[in-house]
Amino acid sequence: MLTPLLSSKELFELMRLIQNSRNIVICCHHGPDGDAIGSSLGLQFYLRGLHKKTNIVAPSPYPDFLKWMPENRSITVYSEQKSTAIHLIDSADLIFCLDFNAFHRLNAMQEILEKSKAIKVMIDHHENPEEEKFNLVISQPQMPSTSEMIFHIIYQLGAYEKMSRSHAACIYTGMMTDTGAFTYNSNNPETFYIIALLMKRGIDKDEIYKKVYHSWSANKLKLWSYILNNNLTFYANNSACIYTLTREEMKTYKYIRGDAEGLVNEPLKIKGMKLSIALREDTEENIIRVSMRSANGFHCRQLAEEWFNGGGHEDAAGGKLPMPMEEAVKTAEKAIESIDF
Ligand SMILES: [Mn+2]
Repeated sequence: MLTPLLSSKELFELMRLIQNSRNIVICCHHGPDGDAIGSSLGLQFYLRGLHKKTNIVAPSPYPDFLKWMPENRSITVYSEQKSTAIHLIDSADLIFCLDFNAFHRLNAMQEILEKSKAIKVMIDHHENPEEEKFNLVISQPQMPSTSEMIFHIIYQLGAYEKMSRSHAACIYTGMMTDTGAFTYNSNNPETFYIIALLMKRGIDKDEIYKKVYHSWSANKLKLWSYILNNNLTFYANNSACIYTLTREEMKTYKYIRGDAEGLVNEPLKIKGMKLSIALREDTEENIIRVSMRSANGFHCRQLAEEWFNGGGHEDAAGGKLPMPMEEAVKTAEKAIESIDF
């Protein structure tokens, strides 16, 4: 048996909100990752199974390596189909916000969401939720992924037996990508019990791994090699490092969305590495995107808040710097100097 995620009060309230709704929209954060897309599709499968009119609106496009996912074509991308997205949000009476807990994570879609009079439900696993902006908050920072939370909820609502293989595959993908294929945040035995339950619904987990992680282009491999060889600098006796990625370099290696995803984890393969910082020029705005990962007892979330206008999880955080790359590097170096490793 799974430990229930929701209290009976929360479960009842969620059921009531779903029953009373006619038009449901599911939103995820800007720059959707596997968990954002997996949890959104996972919830949509459930709600459509109840014959509820349900649509997913994502603020910006998601990576190509997720484009095999069942029903992913049903997702409306705001930055590409603005009027459809606005129409969907405006006609919604219930909006689920998945895998984010603060409206600024919606970027350009923030205002439309904030203006909407629909009932808003947050289901998320990040720290410090903006609780006051939602009608129902299901926030569980100890959970490894929002997709795992969606599984729990569907299970508690008694719909597990009806879960299709496609439905299970979406949930599994989100659980897998948010834990680096179950290599971090994944020591709870219940996670593996859920994987077993998903396998019983017919998923091929080895095939899903291949579709997500073995779908590189030759250019992506060359880009990673180039960055690691030329742009990676070590600090504090190899306890910390910074690498940069410019638009010029992206052009050289025919960069497409998602090509740099995961690269920030690579330096953590070095024994004793505590902090990896990635500085990437944004492709649209004149800002530097900051991604961080930490390990070996150091936690990077506070650093993201104090130095990089951001936040996130204890060991996976990020932010942005409104300055050119050279200054961003100096800022990151100062941030590293402030740490007593
Ligand atoms: Mn997540």
